[in-house]
Amino acid sequence: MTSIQRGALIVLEGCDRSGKSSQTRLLYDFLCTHGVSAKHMVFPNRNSDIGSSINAYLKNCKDLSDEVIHLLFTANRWEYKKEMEDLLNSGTTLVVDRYSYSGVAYSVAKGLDFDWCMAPERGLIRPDAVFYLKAPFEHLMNRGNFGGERYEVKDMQLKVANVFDHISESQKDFWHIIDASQTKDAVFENLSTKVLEIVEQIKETPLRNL
Ligand code: T5A
Repeated sequence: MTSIQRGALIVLEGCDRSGKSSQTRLLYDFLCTHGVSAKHMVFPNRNSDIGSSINAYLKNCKDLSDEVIHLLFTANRWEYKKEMEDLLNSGTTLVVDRYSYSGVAYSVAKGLDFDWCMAPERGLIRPDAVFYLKAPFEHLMNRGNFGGERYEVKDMQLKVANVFDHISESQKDFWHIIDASQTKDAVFENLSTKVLEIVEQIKETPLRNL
């Protein structure tokens, strides 16, 4: 009898407009066409009640303290933990657009303490790989519709990039830096090869928590 092999938790992180949505969608299609059971997920998930409060905050329609919005972003991930765990254990690979590291990076960029920000993320599922789409701010601000949401300002984005740099440096074992200033096709070429390898490598390994 063959046992079910688990799916991989693949996360894409990066500053606003770094190409996460484009690449996670491409990756999802790619995995499906290569016979890998896959699901595309996005955080924040703006569909739940918590997600709708986050959306109102990001659109500048609602004000919340830095601590409250931080905890709402985290709670939004906890809302989907069980579903993610069940999917992974049933062999589905999850391709996730932003995760706990965005939660930490944006709140630390606003001045909150790193450890305080990380604490409520503990117990969520640890990604098998994080792909950090990295490009200079001047490059990203020229992409479509930059500036429409609360955090899309230069000072904030530079601070966020610093925190991502710091985290990627300290977690080199599962973080991969991708040059996001390349063409979409070149970024995807880099990503897709590595992701297929990771999906194969982790099949027999247990899930771990942050
Ligand atoms: N946030 C999020 C927190 O503070 N805490 C948290 O816990 C979480 C999860 C919303 C905000 O919430 C914050 C971070 C954010 O400020 P979001 O909805 O993911 O999060 O916001 P964005 O990152 O801005 O999402 P976008 O969809 O706008 O950007 P993407 O996904 O990075 O980029 P994408 O693929 O949509 O591309 C943007 C534009 O660039 C073009 C695309 O065609 C598109 O026009 N593009 C390229 N152009 C040239 N070359 C390439 N390689 C390109 N790749 C994409």
